[in-house]
Amino acid sequence: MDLGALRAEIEAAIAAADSPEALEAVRVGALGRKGRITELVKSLGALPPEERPRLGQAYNELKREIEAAIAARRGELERAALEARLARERTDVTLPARERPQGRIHPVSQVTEEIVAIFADMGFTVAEGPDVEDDWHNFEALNIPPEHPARQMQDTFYLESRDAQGQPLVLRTHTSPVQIRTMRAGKPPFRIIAPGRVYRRDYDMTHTPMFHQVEGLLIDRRTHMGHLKGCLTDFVRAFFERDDIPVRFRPSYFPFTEPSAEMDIGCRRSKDELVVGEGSDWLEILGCGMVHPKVLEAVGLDPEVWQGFAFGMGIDRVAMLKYGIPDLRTFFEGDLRWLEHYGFLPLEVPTTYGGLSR
Ligand code: 2NM
Repeated sequence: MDLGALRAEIEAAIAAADSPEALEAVRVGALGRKGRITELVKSLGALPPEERPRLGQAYNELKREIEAAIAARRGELERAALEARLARERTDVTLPARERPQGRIHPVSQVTEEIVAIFADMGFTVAEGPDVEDDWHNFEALNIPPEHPARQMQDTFYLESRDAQGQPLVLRTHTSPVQIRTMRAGKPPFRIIAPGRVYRRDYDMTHTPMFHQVEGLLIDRRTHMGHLKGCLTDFVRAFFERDDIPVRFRPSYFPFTEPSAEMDIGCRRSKDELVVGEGSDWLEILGCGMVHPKVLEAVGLDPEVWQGFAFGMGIDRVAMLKYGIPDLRTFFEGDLRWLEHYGFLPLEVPTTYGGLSR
């Protein structure tokens, strides 16, 4: 038996084993119960006694060498397996944990949040109501008599269904019914804003049959026109992020306020540009006034004790002004390229302290 050749053969098999399983097969083949070296050791019994010590020693030496070689190879394979796993599971902890968001916040939603943030700082809370209204909340309680032009078929969407009084239900033409419901449901004082969808039968360059409005209402004892002017002046300056915007109030008429006014802000108009907040032109921004005594009476408030101011503003229109969006009708086309261009990222949350917009 050529022990040198056997050793070389087994050592080559050990070196060639490229997995723990392959190495174990080599070990069983050499040192297992029927392994080649085990068989050699067993064969010692058949030899003459004087030959046993020398051969026994040689076999044992070979066995120890092979055991050591297998242990060394096992260590190598384990280290290689660990290296491979570490490489496979490598993590770059400096990579961003999340992908950049793909969605965009619609300018109407963004501007609504901006307006809410400003009025929230002044102590107003948000109130909501149904889009489908009855005649009383949308018109009657607001001192809009049956013959008023706003009630005419061309302005209001009338539904087939009727209310308990037999009057047709309507899609609300303004968010004022929310103020009516809030005043009826609670106790004064009130400080609320009501943003939401409103509906009018109108469709051209500057009108869509559904648009967004925010109305505000403040009711307290001894409220007067000075409170209205201060509050709304602070609002437009916060909204357009300029402390020096000129404002003026022009007398106007609404059935639900007396006196009524329209608020203008200073602007400069050139051939194809409109700059808000400076210049010698004026731009109408909202309607307002002191809540009419008849409206207060309709909701059960004594006008001798409680007074207040209210205002209404088109959200879509001020969004166009603030963010330079030229065509109102594009707001409602659902064009993803438009939204990617004019929309806001979900984390651009408007706050009055962090900057409304950037
Ligand atoms: C406007 C203009 C002026 C208004 C009035 C009321 C209510 F319910 F308190 F009477 N809510 N909103 C109001 C006043 C709305 O929109 C141009």
